[in-house]
Amino acid sequence: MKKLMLIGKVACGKTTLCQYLTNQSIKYKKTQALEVTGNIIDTPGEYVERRQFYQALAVTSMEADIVLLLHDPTDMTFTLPPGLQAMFQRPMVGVITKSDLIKDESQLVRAEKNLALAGANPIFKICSMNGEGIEELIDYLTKDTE
Ligand SMILES: Nc1nc2c(ncn2[C@@H]2O[C@H](COP(=O)(O)OP(=O)(O)O)[C@@H](O)[C@H]2O)c(=O)[nH]1
Ligand SMILES: [Mg+2]
Repeated sequence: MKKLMLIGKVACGKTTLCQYLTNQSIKYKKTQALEVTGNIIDTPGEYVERRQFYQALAVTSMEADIVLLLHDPTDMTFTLPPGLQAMFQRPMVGVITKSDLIKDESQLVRAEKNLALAGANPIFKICSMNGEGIEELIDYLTKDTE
């Protein structure tokens, strides 16, 4: 699998996906700093929420092949920064997390729009609790070419 950097707001599901992908047991742990597990760089949510951390994200992304931007569809207040991808010299893939908690279509539509405006392409929908959609994501991330 390619080297990944996971970014997204606090509690959107970055660490849980990282635990899932690296076969660790799923348990809540607040991410306080950049953490590397195998081929995955996990980042604190504050880094995408606060502009003063953008430079740290941009520099760190150079260590990765792909940036994974995660977004919790049940969060109807947070808007991802439009054009976020432009600060990375890496492709940015969008991941709608917590698909098990989606109650209506409008949550999904909003999440897709947010991710697309931020520059994420393609966009996957996953659940790190029941594994829905993760196989497709892993397939994409292990492909040789895109
Ligand atoms: N229902 C559900 N909860 C999730 C999922 N992924 C993460 N969570 C929960 O969301 C909370 C925040 O997850 P975490 O991975 O720590 O978010 P991070 O701040 O982005 O690293 C935790 O309580 C997780 O158990 C999911 O796919 N479904
Ligand atoms: Mg975390």
